[in-house]
Amino acid sequence: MNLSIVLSIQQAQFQAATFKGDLETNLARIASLGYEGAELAIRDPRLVDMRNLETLLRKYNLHVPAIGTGQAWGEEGLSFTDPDPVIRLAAIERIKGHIPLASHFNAVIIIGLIRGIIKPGVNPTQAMEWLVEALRECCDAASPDNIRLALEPINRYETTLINNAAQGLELMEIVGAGNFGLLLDTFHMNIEEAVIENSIMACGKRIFHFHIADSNRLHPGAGHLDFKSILKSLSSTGYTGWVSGEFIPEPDAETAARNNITHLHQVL
Ligand code: LER
Ligand code: MN
Repeated sequence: MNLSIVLSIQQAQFQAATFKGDLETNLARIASLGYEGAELAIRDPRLVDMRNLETLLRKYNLHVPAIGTGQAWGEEGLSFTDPDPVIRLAAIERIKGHIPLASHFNAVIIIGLIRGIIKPGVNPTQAMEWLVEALRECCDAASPDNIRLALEPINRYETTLINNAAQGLELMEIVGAGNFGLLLDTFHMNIEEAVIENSIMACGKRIFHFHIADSNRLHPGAGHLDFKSILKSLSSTGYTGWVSGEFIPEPDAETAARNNITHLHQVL
């Protein structure tokens, strides 16, 4: 199991982006704590100084397993399911804009809240059609570079579109793209799944990426989730990818990140 942790490299209100702020300081901390990867939350890939990023990642020997894209929704309101076609198009273009970066790092592109929520007055069937169209277009664009997209089921308090693993699997069938899979997040699963382990096993090979946070969205060990059992079911699916910490930085990012590793070593 390879461990990574979320680091936002641009302005982000998202509370559970564990590390935020100065890039080099954070990469140095992440590496010194024993993580092998930094999952980068990037609102706009056009603003990334690739040369600097590449140099720092090499300096600290860190991989980039995944790119989070949700801040394009959080900070700019871009969404695949907005009633305004200009916003939908901008959201699709934004995801396509991540492909060169993802290709450079061999990273999964995360489809989180950029899918949007069903806005008042929008027919849910219509929203699903927009979502499927957008996903097909992005998957097609990513396919020549062998880049995979991972849709994250997100709990009902954050979105009205795809809250649980079963809905995610159904969407995979409809989209019908080989490079389209799921990102499972234990925080959301604790709210939406009847039995987390069963849902993980049902998703099986469709799991492209994995987020960990405890039931209260603090670091694993600070809540009541059974990570021994959860990670055992994940590895029983044959998953050999990354397990990425995405939790609230309390009391501070470094302590939370350290406590995460300590807890995982205790239970594994
Ligand atoms: C992002 O990975 C996530 O889990 C969502 O809660 C974003 O709001
Ligand atoms: Mn997540």
